[in-house]
Amino acid sequence: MSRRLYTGLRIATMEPGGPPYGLVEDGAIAVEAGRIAWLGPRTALPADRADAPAEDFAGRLATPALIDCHTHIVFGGDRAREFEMRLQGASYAAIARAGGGIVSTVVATRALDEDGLVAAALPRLDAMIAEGVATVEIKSGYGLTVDDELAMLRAARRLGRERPVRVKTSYLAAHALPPEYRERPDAYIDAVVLPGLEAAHREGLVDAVDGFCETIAFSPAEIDRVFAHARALGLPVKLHAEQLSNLGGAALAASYGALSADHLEYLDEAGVAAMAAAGSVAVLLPGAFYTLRETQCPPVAALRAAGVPMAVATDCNPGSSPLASPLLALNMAATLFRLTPEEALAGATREAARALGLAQETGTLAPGKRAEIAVWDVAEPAALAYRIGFNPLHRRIAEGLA
Ligand code: DI6
Ligand code: FE
Repeated sequence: MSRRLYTGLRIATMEPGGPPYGLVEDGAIAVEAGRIAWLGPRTALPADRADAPAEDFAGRLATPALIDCHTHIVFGGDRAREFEMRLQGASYAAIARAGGGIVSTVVATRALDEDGLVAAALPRLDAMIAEGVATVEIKSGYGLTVDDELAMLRAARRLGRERPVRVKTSYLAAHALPPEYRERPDAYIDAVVLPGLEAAHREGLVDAVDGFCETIAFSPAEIDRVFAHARALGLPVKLHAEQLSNLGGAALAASYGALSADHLEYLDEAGVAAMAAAGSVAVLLPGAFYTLRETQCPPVAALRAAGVPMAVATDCNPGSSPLASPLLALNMAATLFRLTPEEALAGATREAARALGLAQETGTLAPGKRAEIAVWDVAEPAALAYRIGFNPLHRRIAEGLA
């Protein structure tokens, strides 16, 4: 990879501990072999960096490329009809009885082969890349058989080969009980979740193990069985926790040193303390909060006071969050959850990298980090959370991912 020099940038490095957003005015970034070799005020540019082929961005804002650290973009079909039914007042139970809900997506997903799964996911991934995303986390969880979960994860890995983007996968067979195992969670865990995890891990398809800990999904004891297996395989964990009620899922995840606990609308002080002690990231998903018309916000003030890192993601999925816009997720995190614009942007860069175990690689702009940079047609970093439905991306630079 070549040497490059980017100048004329207002650089929001997102490095903590310095000025807001880690801002560098009239900055320059020197890139070598896909890594940031030097970054700082152009007036301080070392002479040996000045001879690289240069590009001037005339004062535009540069941030780390965005990271969507919680998505379900691989799935078949859609749930638009269900959306209509819900707006006509149908309950989730009535929708489920009519074959709707997660099960309808499972049926549509099982009907697709790997090519079909990739083709179905690409428009959603392209929408994220168009908003400056360079890293995306993709979960399984709509196959719910060993073969179909493997097909989803193979499709996720292929998306990282078919587009200039880094894909991190999460195994989420513990997402929902398929009809063939109705009311038999332990039998499903024995026959599908654990053998599927072994097979997926053997094939190198799993970067983390996830679960849905909820009254309508899996209990803490059932999640504990899955996480114990993940630990035995040396795999990190993350968890959909306290989304609709408080089952102590976040504390359970923290007891495994989880990378993150996600949703967290019903997180309590004990859960906050457990996450703070474990260093787990709170991944906030305002798209699901908005779509479900939830009224209970995650305890952002308590998370902030306890120093729990907060990430923001789309949770792009066909049911609770049909949202493929990380920029709109930033706006929702600020407007609905009262994150500051700086916290929201950190949530889709620095803290999202932390939630994926990539904090040493990317998520801020600093020497040694990957040269994954988003350049925007705005001057103020707050504009990225402020604007709604009006994408200001000028250029996405991600040499190592091309
Ligand atoms: N929480 C959610 O909101 C989604 N999954 C989860 O664990 C719902 C997924 C769907 O409705 O398809
Ligand atoms: Fe989710």
